[in-house]
Amino acid sequence: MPAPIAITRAVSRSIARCELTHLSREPIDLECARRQHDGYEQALARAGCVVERLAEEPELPDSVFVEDTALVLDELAVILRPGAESRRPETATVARALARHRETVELGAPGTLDGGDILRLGRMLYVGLSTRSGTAGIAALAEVVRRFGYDVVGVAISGCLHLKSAATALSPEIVLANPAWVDPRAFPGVEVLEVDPGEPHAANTLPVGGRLIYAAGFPQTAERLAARGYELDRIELSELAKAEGAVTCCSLIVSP
Ligand code: CIR
Repeated sequence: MPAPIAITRAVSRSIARCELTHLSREPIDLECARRQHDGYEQALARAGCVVERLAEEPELPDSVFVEDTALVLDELAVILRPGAESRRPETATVARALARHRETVELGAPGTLDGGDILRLGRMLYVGLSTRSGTAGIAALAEVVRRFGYDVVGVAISGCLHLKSAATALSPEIVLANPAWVDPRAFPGVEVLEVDPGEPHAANTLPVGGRLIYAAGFPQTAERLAARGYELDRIELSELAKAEGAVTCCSLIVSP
């Protein structure tokens, strides 16, 4: 079976000017952020992905967080319209890269949607109602994906940037979630594994190649996951966390 492709982008030299919603600005060590991002790409390679790294965008501070620019499904890729205006110019280069692998469709104005708000469980697309993604974006997405049998449902979140800050899929049937940020009842028929209450940011994990790429710094939740039989590849991503990024944000996985 051909390998999945992981699209990433080099950390921008202007990352210090990133958007911030729930965090206060702290100095970001660019060299360290780049080293950690290399480590993230190595974890993707260990999981069996072919990493396609897009060139640095020196003037687009948040451009390393490629997840927010597109939704990649088996049938097509939807080029999104990020909620933060500063991030809209990020989509053009991602669209070009994805066009080599998928039919692409652009989500038109006026709605906005960040990929970090989209949690896919099988044919269900849950979308966080966040500062970035709203009902007009959800309606536009629903219109595009309906013909492939996907349902799109808005989910209330509070206290975090994106839905996937609060919940990510371990499989189509199991979600890892922080119940303080999203009500687990938003995912009917799905088992919800809760993060350790002392680790609110621990719900973001990237399942790929039969393992979970997972940030260091959440030892209690990591233990819960290991006890459930998950294999974890734990990496340091602390510099990008200061920019409100986590493991899912830094790649777009294109399944073969
Ligand atoms: C932003 O606020 O847009 C970036 N500083 C962080 C984006 C993180 N992306 C994600 O969680 N998908």
